Amino acid sequence: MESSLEIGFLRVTEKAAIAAARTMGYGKRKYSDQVAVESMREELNRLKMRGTVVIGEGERDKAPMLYVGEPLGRGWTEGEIYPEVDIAVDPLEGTNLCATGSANAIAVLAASEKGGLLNAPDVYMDKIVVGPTAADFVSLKSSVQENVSRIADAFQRDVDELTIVVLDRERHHDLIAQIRESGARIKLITDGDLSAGIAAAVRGTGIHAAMGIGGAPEGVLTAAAMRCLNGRMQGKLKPLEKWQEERLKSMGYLDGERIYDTGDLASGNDIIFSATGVTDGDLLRGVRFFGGGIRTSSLFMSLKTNTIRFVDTIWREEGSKLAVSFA
Ligand code: VTB
Repeated sequence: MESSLEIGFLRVTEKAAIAAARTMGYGKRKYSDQVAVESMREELNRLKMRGTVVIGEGERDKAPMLYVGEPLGRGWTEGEIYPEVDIAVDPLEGTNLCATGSANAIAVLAASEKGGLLNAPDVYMDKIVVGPTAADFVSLKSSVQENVSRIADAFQRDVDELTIVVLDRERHHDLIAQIRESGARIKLITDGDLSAGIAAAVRGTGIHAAMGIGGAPEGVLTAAAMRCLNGRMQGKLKPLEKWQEERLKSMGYLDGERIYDTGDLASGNDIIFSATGVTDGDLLRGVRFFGGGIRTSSLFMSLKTNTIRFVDTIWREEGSKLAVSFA
């Protein structure tokens, strides 16, 4: 991908995060999501590409914007030959987190050459996510106990010096009990296993793994981030309701036992990943508004150029005399 297009993707998540952050704490999660979606779509349509949504807000009949299959970018209408790009988005990961002003809401996008991101069905996925340190030590085939003890070995520490993030859901009753039994510490979160997965792959966040059942689309985005961070994500599709089973069948996902590894979920060689903080989080600061300007914090990565950037952007309003502060 050209660097001008790459950098355009950063702007896409920055703008979506700003739009969502303006609604922080309003208690209206759908509204927060909607403004993020609208902003993201508008910015994506400015880019010089022939983009197609592979992970988005849902199927065409359910989602008016950023639906799976939606064409995006100037390449579809202008005569120029622009690159074909597959796009996976979660315009507001953690709608509830934004609606309540809680930590770790982010705006996320991954892009790749055609076919480089799995068009995963909108069902649940059982996941394990770790960073480079423990990447070769875990498997969804192993027991929770085994995985925890191998992660501890990889970090050369005791099990009780690990922190594992799990979504606080009834369905995780057994998983939580097993992690507790292993001796590892747990951070229960109300939402946002994607941001937890990314945090697990960055040293210094104090998070060593994310485990449990969350959304499959979020799983693909997590895998895209893991490709760029040398982390590991394994996932198994988990239809928890009847309609999800039917959806899987109709989409041709017939092997219920298949374990998808990082490269199955995000196979591209030219992956771009961008996430911007909406609310303050483990890895990214939230959007800050002040008279005359806005400040955003993002993680922006390119697999092809092997770059990982923590981007701190100040958006000055026109004519603003705002003085830039160091932090
Ligand atoms: C999952 C998780 C997301 O929503 O999709 C979850 O992957 C929904 O799970 O990170 P429930 O149906 O159990 O609420 C998030 O937490 C936020 O979008």
